[in-house]
Amino acid sequence: ASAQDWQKRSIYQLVTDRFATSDGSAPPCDTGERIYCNGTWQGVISRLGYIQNMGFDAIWISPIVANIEGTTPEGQAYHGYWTQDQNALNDHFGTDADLKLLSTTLHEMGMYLMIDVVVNHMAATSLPPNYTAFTPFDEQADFHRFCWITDYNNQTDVEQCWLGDTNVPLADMDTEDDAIVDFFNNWIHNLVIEYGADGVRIDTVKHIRKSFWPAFVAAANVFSIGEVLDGDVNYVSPYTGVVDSVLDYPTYYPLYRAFNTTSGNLSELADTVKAAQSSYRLGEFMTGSFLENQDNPRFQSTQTDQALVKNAMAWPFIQDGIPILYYGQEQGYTGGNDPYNREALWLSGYEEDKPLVMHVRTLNAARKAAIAASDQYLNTSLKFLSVSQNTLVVSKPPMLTLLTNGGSASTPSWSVPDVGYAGDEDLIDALSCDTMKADKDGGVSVQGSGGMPQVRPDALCDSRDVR
Ligand code: ABC
Ligand code: CA
Repeated sequence: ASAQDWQKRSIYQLVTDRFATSDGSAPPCDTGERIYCNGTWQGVISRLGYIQNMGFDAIWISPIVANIEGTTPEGQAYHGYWTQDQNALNDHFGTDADLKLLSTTLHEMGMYLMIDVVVNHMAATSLPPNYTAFTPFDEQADFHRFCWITDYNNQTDVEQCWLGDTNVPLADMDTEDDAIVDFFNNWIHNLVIEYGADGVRIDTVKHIRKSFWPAFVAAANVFSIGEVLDGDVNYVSPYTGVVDSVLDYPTYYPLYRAFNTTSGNLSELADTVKAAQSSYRLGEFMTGSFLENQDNPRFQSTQTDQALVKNAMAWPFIQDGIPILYYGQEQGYTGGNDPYNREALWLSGYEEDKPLVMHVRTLNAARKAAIAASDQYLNTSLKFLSVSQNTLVVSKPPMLTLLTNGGSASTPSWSVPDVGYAGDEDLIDALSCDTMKADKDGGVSVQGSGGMPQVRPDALCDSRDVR
């Protein structure tokens, strides 16, 4: 599927080992131990209904290839990022047939599959690595000369030194070598076809020279979203010219901070978004927007006020890019930094009538309603109609979002003249299903309650029983 095909989609990111087991059992899973907990591709298949019921039409799964076996001082390779053999599957997650069945089942359900891929490195258990353990590149000469990345301001170091540490060195591929470049271009081409991937999430993009990526992305021939883990718009921006899209890290940090306390800075969020809109190749349109992922603490590890949580969670669904929800956020998980942010979802019982699950369903529905209501929606840049100490009014017609970081004890009010509604038009908040009227000039003047956000248009309020 192309970037255009993905733009209207909404992605559920899951850690394969932690999402669902093959037989539906719920074994204990102590995140602190960093070991495999038994989640599988079969398990994912069995719970696709849970994901689809929330309104998602794409999933992003963990890397699929064979990883180092055994237990390191940093645990096991349950997350899938410790590649050992590029040409084999990680059999902890299932068989070749299982992965293909996941792909075909998704497609039958009208959903897309995004596979996470790692090119930058192979994982070792000693330093120097035992290179013969790697497939297919099994010689020291296939890797950059050893050095740790110590200076993130030195881009050559970032690209050619190694990630990881002495426990698990991440041997850095010599991606300047033509044979290695050719291998990876063929590899991604075949992987996408073999497993019917509709898109790829590319790991560690900033750790390989920019000129590597266009041919790789062309060989994949499906939508690509790159991880450039950096909070600076100016640093991330050039990468939007070499992959289809990037994960929106620059917005992630101010988003988290804006709603993490009642004194968070909403202007910082607005300013970052505006900077990205004007400097990324496609503005913010294709960026993957998220509040949580496998590398960062869950939002509720630092703030559990549900009004702040619901405001923060709304953001990815109301902005210009593609929403990504990290599994478990909908169940209110509170794990801190890696490894604690990788809880087993089966411990939640996959309950669908919880407030945050319903919140996500409503947000997906509101976004879908906006897309359906206007063929210009996806090409219309969001605008901040007002930014105050504790409130934000975001317009992306026909969507209008009122956000606040006042918290559940606050009574927010938002007031903006002439938003473009008809005079006295009835407006329904998708989240509360309460009705208010636009003023006679088509502006809004709203008094909220309990620090809750408001989002229009609504899609589910006619059938409140489904909420
Ligand atoms: C393991 C242990 C952890 C332990 C860690 C040192 O080692 O499990 O407990 O803390 C995988 C596993 C991890 C594992 C690592 C290393 O491998 O999932 O559990 O951690 O063995 C990607 C993936 C990630 C994956 C890998 C490796 C890469 O999303 O899940 O990790 O394949 C860098 C990379 C980034 C990478 C991330 C983990 O490390 O760039 O691609 N993620 C700065 C740097 C970033 C750096 C980041 C974290 O620190 O600039 O490049 O990311 O180290 C902002 C600044 C940023 C700054 C952040 C922290 O603050 O603007 O520049 O990022 O304000
Ligand atoms: Ca590298």
